[in-house]
Amino acid sequence: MTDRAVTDRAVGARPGSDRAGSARAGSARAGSARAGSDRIVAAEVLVTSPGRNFVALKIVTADGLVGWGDATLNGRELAVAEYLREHVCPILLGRDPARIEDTWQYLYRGVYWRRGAVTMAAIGAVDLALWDIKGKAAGMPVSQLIGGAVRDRVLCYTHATGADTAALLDAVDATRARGFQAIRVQTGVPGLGAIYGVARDGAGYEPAGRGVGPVEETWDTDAYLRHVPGALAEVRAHVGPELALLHDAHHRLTPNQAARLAKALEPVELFWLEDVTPAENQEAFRLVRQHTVTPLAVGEIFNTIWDCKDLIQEQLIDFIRTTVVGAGGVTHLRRIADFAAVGQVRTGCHGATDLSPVTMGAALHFDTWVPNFGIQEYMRHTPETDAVFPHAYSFSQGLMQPGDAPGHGVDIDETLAAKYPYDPRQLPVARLEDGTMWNW
Ligand code: KDG
Ligand code: MG
Repeated sequence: MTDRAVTDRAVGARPGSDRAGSARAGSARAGSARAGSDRIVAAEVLVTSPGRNFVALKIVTADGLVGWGDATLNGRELAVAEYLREHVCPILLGRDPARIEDTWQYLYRGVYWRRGAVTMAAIGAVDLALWDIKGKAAGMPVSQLIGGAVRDRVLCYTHATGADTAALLDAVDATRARGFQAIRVQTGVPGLGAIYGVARDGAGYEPAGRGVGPVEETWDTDAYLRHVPGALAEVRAHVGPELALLHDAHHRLTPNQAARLAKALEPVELFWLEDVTPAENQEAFRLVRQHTVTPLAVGEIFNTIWDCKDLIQEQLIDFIRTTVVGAGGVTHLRRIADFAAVGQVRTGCHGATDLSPVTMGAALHFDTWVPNFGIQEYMRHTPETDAVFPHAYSFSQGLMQPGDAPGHGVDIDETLAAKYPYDPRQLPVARLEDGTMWNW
């Protein structure tokens, strides 16, 4: 795979070349609405692995503007890279970069095979790159373009993890010392080995592993349910009432088990309990909701407004976790957020390290604009990643701000990116003790 790493060919033509010209003509023949002056002349996919894999989309316009999008789908990166290269980049050429909505509809409706993680990440990448270009053309940050900020800085949370409760309390203290006002707490479970969300060797949690196949973890829901309420109660007693605490059950429980956990955690007064049961069947949350007032968050694996329709319509959740790359960019996430506002559901964008700084930058612009904002997840990227993706956003005292650079404020150092070739990695899988495959 290394031979194809990093340098994925550019699809496109130089300003004024035949290819850009014929695409222009095609657009006019298709009867698209009044043309703007600029045109997309190149679209290029870049894969880089400065500590972990990222897929980026670069769109270049005839006016010389460059927009960057994130297309990273953890563990399935090359599927999106290839989808973009083969199916999307060629049809972007000649399009007016200012017509973001039309391009979104063109890629969503035009594909016929709607939705899905790969398609929507590809659309998300195009959308982010086009908002970046629009911002650069206007000399304005994306938050300004979508209506202007309603807040300058946004509350964010990060992760504290420990193999046991004592280690978790130490991690919480260290995280508070970095200024965080909201912390997601994950603990090891007695009798189980490595499990979701718990870092090894004091390093930041990073699930994607190297090897021929995925790492296999063993899961026991009863052991988890016996341990977690007590461990989180100890954390609450340790930190006092004010610190916001969050927890992620990562899709492991049945609706009944989820209801039991959410009820047992009520005294901990969580900011949210995340992915407490799988949400493909949105109705599953009705049972959980009927039994608890613990706030519920879901949606980091959702791709469209349809994935959360019943959850929002019936007010079965409190926070929607979908972020810009997973849900087809800023264009579609705004729709989800406006719909969520009807049910007083607030946003809480996914922000794990497997989303590139491009997603973080764009999400922060969205966060400063969105009226029904809840919180933003923030896991620090490695210094290598930060160097490859110079960015305008910053963190201070538990809050983040996107900066005021035109566009989304995240650039890519292509020369540096080329030094980190694609590094095949996979997310782990989970099995029950009897060998049954379970949700990771
Ligand atoms: O790629 C998978 C991770 O993004 C996911 O496991 C992280 O659950 C997660 C979270 O809440 O950040
Ligand atoms: Mg999660």
